[in-house]
Amino acid sequence: MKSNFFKTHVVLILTSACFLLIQSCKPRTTQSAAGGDAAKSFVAPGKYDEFYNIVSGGFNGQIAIYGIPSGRLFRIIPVFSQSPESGYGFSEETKPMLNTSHGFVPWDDQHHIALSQTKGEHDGRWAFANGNNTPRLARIDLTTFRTAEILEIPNSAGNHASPFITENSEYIVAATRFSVPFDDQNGDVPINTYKQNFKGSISFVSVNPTSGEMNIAFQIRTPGVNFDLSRAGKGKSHGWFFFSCYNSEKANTLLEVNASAKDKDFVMVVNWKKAEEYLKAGKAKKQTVRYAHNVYDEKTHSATSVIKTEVLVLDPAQCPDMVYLIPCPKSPHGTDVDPTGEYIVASGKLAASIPVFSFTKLQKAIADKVFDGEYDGIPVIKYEAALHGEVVKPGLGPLHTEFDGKGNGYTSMFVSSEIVKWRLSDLKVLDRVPTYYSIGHLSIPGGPTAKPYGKYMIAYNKITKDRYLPTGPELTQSAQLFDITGEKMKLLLDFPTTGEPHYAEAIPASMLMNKQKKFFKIEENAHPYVTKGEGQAKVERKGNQVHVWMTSIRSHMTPDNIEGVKLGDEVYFHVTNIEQDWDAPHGFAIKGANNAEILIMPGETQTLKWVADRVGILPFYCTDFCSALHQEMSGYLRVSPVGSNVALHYSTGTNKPLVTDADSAKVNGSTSKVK
Ligand code: RUQ
Ligand code: CUA
Repeated sequence: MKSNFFKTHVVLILTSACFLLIQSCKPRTTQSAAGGDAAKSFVAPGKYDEFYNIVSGGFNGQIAIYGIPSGRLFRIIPVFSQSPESGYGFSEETKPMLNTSHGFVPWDDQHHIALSQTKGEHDGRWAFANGNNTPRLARIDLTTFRTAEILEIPNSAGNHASPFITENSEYIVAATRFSVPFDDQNGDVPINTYKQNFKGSISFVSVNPTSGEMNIAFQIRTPGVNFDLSRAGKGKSHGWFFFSCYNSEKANTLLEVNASAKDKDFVMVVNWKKAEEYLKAGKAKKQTVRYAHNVYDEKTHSATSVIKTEVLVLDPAQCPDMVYLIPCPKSPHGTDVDPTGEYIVASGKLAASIPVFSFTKLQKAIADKVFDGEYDGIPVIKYEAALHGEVVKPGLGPLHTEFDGKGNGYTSMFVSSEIVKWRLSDLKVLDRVPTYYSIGHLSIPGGPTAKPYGKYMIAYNKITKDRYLPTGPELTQSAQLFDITGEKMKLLLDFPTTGEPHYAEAIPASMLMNKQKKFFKIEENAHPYVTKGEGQAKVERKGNQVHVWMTSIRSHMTPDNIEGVKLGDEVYFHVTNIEQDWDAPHGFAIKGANNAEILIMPGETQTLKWVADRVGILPFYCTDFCSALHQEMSGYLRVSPVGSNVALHYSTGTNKPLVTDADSAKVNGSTSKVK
C-alpha cells in the first residue's frame, strides 16, 4: 500500500505538478494538532468501552479487537496466519484451516472487515474478512472471537474487493484484484497477451442464515480489469452491488503509468437479483476448478478441509441487464453507498473531485438506455446521466468514504493527509481535519449500515513519523479517534495498532458482551481423542506414534510422568482442559517443540505433535499462568534409544521407587499403568 502510493504520488507530481503547487499536500505540524480530549476518550479503570472496534491486520493476516473510545487492545484473532500464541495453525486440529489448493498457506494479507447484517443493521453474529494474497474469505464467530471458517476463491488472484455484505447477509462478495487466465484455461501464455487471455471475476458467496456457512453461489466473469473495492446497495438500491475497477487500459506492465492513462475508469454495477434469475434459468456454466473449504467444528474441536471442484459462472454477454459500467475519474479506489442507498460515492485516487452517483438517476439512465457505447460488450452509462454531482476540491488522493447517518460523508485523503466532511445533499465541504499521516481507511461505528451510530470516527494511518517513540527502522502504524458529534470534527486520541490496519468496523459493546462463550461443555466434547476425566488418561503406542490422552486442571496434568518413548517417535499430546469455568485456559509446551505451544480453552481438546529428537528427559509444562501453583503444573517425558526395552509407562502422583527398566512393568501405584 505504502509503496504503491508513493509511486502514485510520483505520477501525480509528474502529471499534475501545477495543481500540487497551488494545493499544499504537507500535513500541518504535530504542534497544531496537539490537544486531543482525554476526558472524552478516557475509560476509567474497571469500566467498559462503548464499542468493539474490529480492525483488519493487513500484512499480519490477523484481526485485532480494540475498545472505543479508549483505543485499548483486547485481542488478536489469528485468521489467515499461524499464531504461536494460541497454537492456531500449529495444532493438529487447526492446521486444516489454512489448507488451500496451493497446499498449506500459513499467512495472508488481510484488508477488509464486514460484519453480518439483518435489515441493513448489525446483528452481531459474524465478522467476515478477506485474504488478499491467496484469495480467501474467513468467517469469525463473534461469540468466541475465533475463526470458524475459511473459503478459498477460485478464478481469482488477489481477493481485494472483498468481503462486502448485502443488507441481510445474503451474500458477501469477492472480486479479484488481478485479472488472470481462468483456472480451467491453459495459463501458460505470454503475459503480453493480457488483452486476449486475462479475465476478471466476481464471486457471490452465500451465507447460511443459521450456521453462517459460506458457499460460492455463483461467479460473474468480467473484462480483464483490476477490482479495487465494493459495496452492496441498501434500501432502495438493495439487489445491486457496486465495484470500483481500475486498469480499464488492461495494462500488464508499469501499471502506475499505463493503468492511469485514461481519463476515466469504471464503477461496475451488478444487478444481483437479475443474476439470481439467470442462475435459476440455468444460464450459468459449470466450470472445473479446485478450491479449499475449511470449517472448524466447535463440537469435535477440529477443522476439516474439503477440496471442491466446481463453480457456476455467469457470462454478462449471455445475461443482458445484469452488469453495467459507469465511467469514473482516474483509478477509483473506494466506492461507498450512503445509509439511504441513494448515493454511491466513488473516490478516484488521482482525481481532483469526488463523483457522487445517484441510484435513482442510474435506474433512469438504464431504463432510457442513456449509454455511451460499450466496454467489452457491457453497456457504459453516460457519466452525467448517473451523476448526482461532484464534491469539488475536496483534497488530494480521496480513498474511502463513511457516513454518520445525518446526511454527511467523511472522505479520507491519502495524499493531503486529512479527512474531509461534506454534505450529501449539496456536496458542500463542511470541515476538514488533518490526520497523522497518510490516512488509508476510516471507520464510523455502523458507518456502512443503514443506521450508523455516529459519535466517533477512527482514522487508520499508514505513516506515523514523529507521533510515537521510534522503534528501529519500522515505526508503528496507528489509529486516531475523532469526535463527530459536533459540526467540526475533533481529534480525541492517537493509539498505535498491530499490523497495518486497512478497513475496520465498530459495533456497540452491548451487542456482543453478553453473548460471549464462557467455556465448552465437556460432556459435549466430541473430539476423537477427548479425555473426559483423569481416570481416562492414557498413553498408547501405534507403530512409531505415541498418543497421549492428557487432562489439564489447576494445577497438574495427567499423566505427568511418561516413559517408554523411543527416539524418532511421533508423540501426539491430545490435551483436554477439563475445567468448566470462564477464562481458565491451560497451555501445553514441551522442550524442543518445533511448531508451537497450544492454548486449550476449558472443555476443549487440542493436539500438539512433537517428535522425539534426542534421548533424555524432556520436561513439559503449562504456559498459561493459571493458579498460584502454575509453576508446578509440569511433567517429564523420558526418551530412550531405539531398541531399548523400557516399557511404555505413564503415571501421575505416583512416587514410584527406583526401578530398573526390566522391573518397570511391575510398578504399582494409584494411577500408574503399563502398556
Ligand atoms: S485498501 S487503504 Cu486494501 Cu481497502 Cu484502501
Ligand atoms: Cu495451567 Cu498454568
